Amino acid sequence: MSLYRTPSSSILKPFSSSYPLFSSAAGHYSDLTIETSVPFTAHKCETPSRSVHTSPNELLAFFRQMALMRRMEIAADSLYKAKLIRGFCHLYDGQEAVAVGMEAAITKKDAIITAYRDHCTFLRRGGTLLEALAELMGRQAGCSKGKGGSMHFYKKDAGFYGGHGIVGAQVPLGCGLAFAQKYSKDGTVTFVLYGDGAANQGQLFEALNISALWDLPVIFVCENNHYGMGTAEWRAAKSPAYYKRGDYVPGIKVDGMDALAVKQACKFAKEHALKNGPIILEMDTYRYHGHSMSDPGSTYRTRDEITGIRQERDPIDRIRKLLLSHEIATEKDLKDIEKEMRKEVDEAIAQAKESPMPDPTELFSNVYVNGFGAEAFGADQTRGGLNIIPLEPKPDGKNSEK
Ligand SMILES: Cc1ncc(C[n+]2csc(CCOP(=O)(O)OP(=O)(O)O)c2C)c(N)n1
Ligand SMILES: [Mg+2]
Repeated sequence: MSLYRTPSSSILKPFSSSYPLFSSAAGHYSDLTIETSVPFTAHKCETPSRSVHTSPNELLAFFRQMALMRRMEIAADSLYKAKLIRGFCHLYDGQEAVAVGMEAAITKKDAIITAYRDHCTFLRRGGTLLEALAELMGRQAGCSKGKGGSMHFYKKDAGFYGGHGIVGAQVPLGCGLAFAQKYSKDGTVTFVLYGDGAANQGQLFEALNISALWDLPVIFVCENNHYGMGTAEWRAAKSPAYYKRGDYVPGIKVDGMDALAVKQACKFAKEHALKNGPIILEMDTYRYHGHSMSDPGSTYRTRDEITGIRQERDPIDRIRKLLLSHEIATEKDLKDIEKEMRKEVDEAIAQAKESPMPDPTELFSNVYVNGFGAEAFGADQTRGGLNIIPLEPKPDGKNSEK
């Protein structure tokens, strides 16, 4: 028996290639109501309405934002292969609708915390291309001053708390953020993102228990891209219905390739969380790249499966079709936007390359309290400290040994 699923897998099944979406056939609109691709499925709660309010401007913004993300991730792939990005690098292409739809439903006072597939979430929180690309290349102009790399993007002033490399570790941290929000009664919520692989971790269940017990305003967003590294969900999870896995915590299954459905679900979930406490949103999505840059991504799934998802469910194409069928934009307008995004990314890469690497004196800053952790000792300690690295630069900016 083959361990792997065939291309006719359930990933492709629920979604048809036709789009029975439109409230009206054509024309120009200031407001639009569009039906989600598939119905929401709920566990222990109501379902949000399938009719999503939007506007030409919002659809154009979604297209632009997702085209920018896609371009940035493709550029990161090339930069990695050119060895300008080193270390770990996990790309988000395919999953863009989750970041874009979620942001459209909330404010920057709400918090987001995620795992290591964080580049695009950072962009939608208001991070710049330069900060993202410079961080990927380990440069000072990066959002973590070049010291975090791909997995450690942050933007605290916009409520973005990372960027975490330990699978599942961000989940209880997110509940801590929600605890603070409830304590300060500021009417905000935390969106905690984790993958289908992370969904099998014990700490998720501990976090669900405490957050339900204390009615914390937290939304658990399971980005189900159907694989954890090279392991398909069905090999790792007894029940891959992640929206039901909170037991006493309600949940909703959402088409995570449909930015409007994501927006609708996140709006619903925020209201729910403020009134009743935690809720799970399972986003049914897909990653086009392998797990990370060291995974070609084609040994544990078929090329047909990837191509099938691209053709039938691509989140950018979905918005493209809406823009065209409502005559909000022409093919040429959309091609021009894509060209513009490409140019923006190229310019940011050029600028990022100009930015220097972090100064060696930065090695321990933000790691140890100033004045501590500055000494590295060799094996022969009879001679005292070896290789002493000074923590604080001298006033003239030069380093010296103690
Ligand atoms: C505690 C822990 N165990 C294992 C790993 C290695 N690891 C990194 S990513 C990953 C898979 C996680 O998959 P998923 O949660 O589905 O997220 P995705 O990569 O699909 O976004 C694993 C096992 C880790 N980083 N941390
Ligand atoms: Mg996964």
